[in-house]
Amino acid sequence: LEPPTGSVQPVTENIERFISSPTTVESFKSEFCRQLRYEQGVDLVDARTEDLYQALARTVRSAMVDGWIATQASHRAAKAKTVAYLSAEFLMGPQLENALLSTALTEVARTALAELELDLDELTAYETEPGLGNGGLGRLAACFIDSLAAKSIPAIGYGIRYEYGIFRQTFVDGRQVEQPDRWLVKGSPWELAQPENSVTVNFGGHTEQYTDETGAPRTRWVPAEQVLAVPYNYMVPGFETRNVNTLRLWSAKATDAFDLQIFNSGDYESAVRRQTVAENISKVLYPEDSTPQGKELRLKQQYFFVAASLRDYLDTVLRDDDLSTLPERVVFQLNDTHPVIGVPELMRILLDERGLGWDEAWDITRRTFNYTCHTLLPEALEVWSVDLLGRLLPRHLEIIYRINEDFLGLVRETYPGDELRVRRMSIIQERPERAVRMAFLATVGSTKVNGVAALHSQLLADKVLDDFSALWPEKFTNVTNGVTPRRFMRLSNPGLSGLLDEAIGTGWTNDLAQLAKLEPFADDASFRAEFRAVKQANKERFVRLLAQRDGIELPADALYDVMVKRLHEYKRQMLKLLHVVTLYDRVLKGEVKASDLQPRVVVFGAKAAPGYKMAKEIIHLINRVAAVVNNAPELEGRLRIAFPANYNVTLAERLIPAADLSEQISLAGKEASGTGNMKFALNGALTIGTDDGANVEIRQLVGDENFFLFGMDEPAVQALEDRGYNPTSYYEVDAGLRGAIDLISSGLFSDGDRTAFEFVISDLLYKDRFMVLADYRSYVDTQDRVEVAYRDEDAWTRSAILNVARTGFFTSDRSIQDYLDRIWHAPAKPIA
Ligand code: B1H
Repeated sequence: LEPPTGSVQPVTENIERFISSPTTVESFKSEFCRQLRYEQGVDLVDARTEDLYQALARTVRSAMVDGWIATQASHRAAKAKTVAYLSAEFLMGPQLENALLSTALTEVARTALAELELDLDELTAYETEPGLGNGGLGRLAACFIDSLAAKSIPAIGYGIRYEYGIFRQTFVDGRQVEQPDRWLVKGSPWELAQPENSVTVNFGGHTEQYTDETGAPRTRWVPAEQVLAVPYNYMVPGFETRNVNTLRLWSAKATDAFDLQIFNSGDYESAVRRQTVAENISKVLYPEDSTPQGKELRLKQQYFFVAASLRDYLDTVLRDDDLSTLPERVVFQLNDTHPVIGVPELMRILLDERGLGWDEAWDITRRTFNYTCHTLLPEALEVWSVDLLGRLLPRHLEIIYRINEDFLGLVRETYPGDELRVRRMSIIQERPERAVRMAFLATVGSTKVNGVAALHSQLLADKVLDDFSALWPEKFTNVTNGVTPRRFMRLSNPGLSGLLDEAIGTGWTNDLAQLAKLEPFADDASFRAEFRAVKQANKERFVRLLAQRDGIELPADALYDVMVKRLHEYKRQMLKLLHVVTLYDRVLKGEVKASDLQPRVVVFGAKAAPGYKMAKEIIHLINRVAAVVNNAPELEGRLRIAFPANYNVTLAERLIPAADLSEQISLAGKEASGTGNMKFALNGALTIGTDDGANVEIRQLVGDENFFLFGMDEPAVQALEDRGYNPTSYYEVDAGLRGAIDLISSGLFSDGDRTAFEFVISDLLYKDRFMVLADYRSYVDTQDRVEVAYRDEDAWTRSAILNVARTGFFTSDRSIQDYLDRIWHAPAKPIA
């Protein structure tokens, strides 16, 4: 039932006469107290930290609303071209500090709270982050929407409001145990639900042919199931702009219509059960990073949020506008293949609902979508079985077949007689089962395809999608990833930020190229001393946090050697661990005196996909090695391993500023980009890394003398693979490697059990798909150079400063500018 409209004239002008945004100490205090009392329903004297945090968050949220409303109104009026970033993950991290920074209200809030005898930092620390992403891909989406807002680009992020985000990791006897991430139980003060803007998403059923009024043959989808998609809006404030963009996350709800039917049949129980089935769609984030599982619920999630997002954009933003101009009004960016079902969905809307012909619909669709690929691993490329796709989305499968038919027609025309190529390029694979290759569908359905670092884009065009880049060379481009300097410098590293402000002014925060002005300070001894003092203070801050968070006691006076990222064999946490075991082994064998060791704290942070056995075994091994090494009297406390559980954005923000050495040690050709590598360099850590992903560009920028390169490059990896790789041969000839592996096999780390880590060790010796043993010698020798280099305090600090000065390129503002110039062509629309 539609509510009556037009009976009440809404007040839209001069609303400021009645209300005002809490932007002064007085009005902030008053809004905070109002929130606490009238929204939370508690008195200041009885308020728990939780109440205070909620009230504070809502106060800050209300300070963003005026800009948010004005941004939407202005963009709608201007019919501005919008960037719609479609992503199954947005790993936002804590919101409060960032919102305060963007609204320039940090000091107002601090003072207002102090006047109520409350402490801003205490409330900030209380926040639990929304973990709606796995790792780099989700965090990249969050950095991108931050930069889009900062640059005043009309943009909207579309994703899923998972009830449970990435699991909370705990360790039990050194093994990973997953706990549900109940981030919503305390309520989420940052979101604004808009149930009145819910849209219906259909599934299942069949298609049928019919003739329309004009006598033309048409197809329609007769779905069997409906789910309601309820939008939850998050405001995305831009730094130093009034613009506030939107992140719209969809939550699944059973539809009324659907319930009523079953309720009427008297089957209450199954009605409720069906409701649960519908609401399961947005229940949980799949914790698989880079190895997607072909699960039905996952495909449902993908279609759910993409269908809702397209519907939302077309109906609420474009309204009745002519869809032939769609490519001038919106660009849908596909964050990996997870949203690629949007391509046939837009085709379906244009064909079946708007009555366009195939060619026109295809032209519009292809010009509206672009695709970012984030991987090179073959097992990470999504495929959906034709069986499942046809059952869940029968009309979409038909459309995909037709897209493929036309596409293969073009291939045959271009390469007559080359049926091998046709089979290679088909969107439908035949073996091991008939399935849709989503990366191919994305490539065919998009105007531009980009990789996420220079090397990655090149390998994408030369290897993974080589047939496609041969057919359409102009389609392929690169946009190197970036990270937001607001969160990962200004907020997370106030010490360094203050130093930068003094040295080069404050303009760097949204113009990171200005970091170049820091270059001469590398030769300034007093600046170096200050820089070192900041690093030391950051280590001490991290040490305090870890003591409090995990009960882990660490020395602050040590080389902080950090490897944080998802646990994956290709990232090679095992290589780092073999190095640690080697250091220990050298002392045990008397080759090195403990007193000669450079004190070092090795920090690991990593979650393993719950079903990824090898990754979990490696976590267990790291924890067991840590338990022994940390208590080994022989080491005199000079080598420590810290593996805090549940590494997340909150922890990253404290840890990265404390790091001296950044571990970026993937096998060359496997890490698409990496973004942690950028965060570390920007915070003055030196990188030990392979020639992989964005490491390549980091090294080019900082210079060889300020980067510890080791290992094979991608062509060398390829050559070794072609020759035939035999890991055991490295074990046989390298005594250091043998020592480390034998120490693990000796049972020293497993209470004498010599078989405890057989699963890991025998894989290394006989398979070692990611060539850990082949790169071991180069890595360990390079680590020995690190140790020597670190002892020269001045030279090390100089290198660290140069890392900061030369990596301004890695701001996500620059990535976004590249997307705008190469792909999106959407002008900035700053509001007045
Ligand atoms: C990246 C993923 C990913 N690449 C599948 N691919 C997923 C694939 O849920 N899934 O099924 C989830 C994530 N994530 C990462 O993207 C790359 O490994 C990094 O190298 C890169 O820096 C990051 C951002 O581009």
